[in-house]
Amino acid sequence: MLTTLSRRIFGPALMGLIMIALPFAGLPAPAQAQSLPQVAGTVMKVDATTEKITIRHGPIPNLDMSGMTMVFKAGSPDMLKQVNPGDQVTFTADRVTGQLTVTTLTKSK
Ligand SMILES: [Cu+2]
Repeated sequence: MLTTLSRRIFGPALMGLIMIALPFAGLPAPAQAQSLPQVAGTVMKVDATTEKITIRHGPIPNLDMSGMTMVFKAGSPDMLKQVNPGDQVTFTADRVTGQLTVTTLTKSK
């Protein structure tokens, strides 16, 4: 008797919860670093000690920058091991804790 009553009460409530939760399951994840615009550039200098990289880059829309040569903080120390001065690269950059940082870096083939 009690069980039947519980089902009558909680059954619809549970279905209601699932109906509410379902639409959220399909929502896209919030914008991450991966969605930053890809920027073309040439590596000018790599400094593993300070974890900085100098890149002559094209426009960076998300940082409101036109093309220039400038120093970026490397997003990770490993990033700097993949490239050498003169390499053509594609990268994403963002302001991370106030520092202009290369968040992803790929050597062009
Ligand atoms: Cu710049």
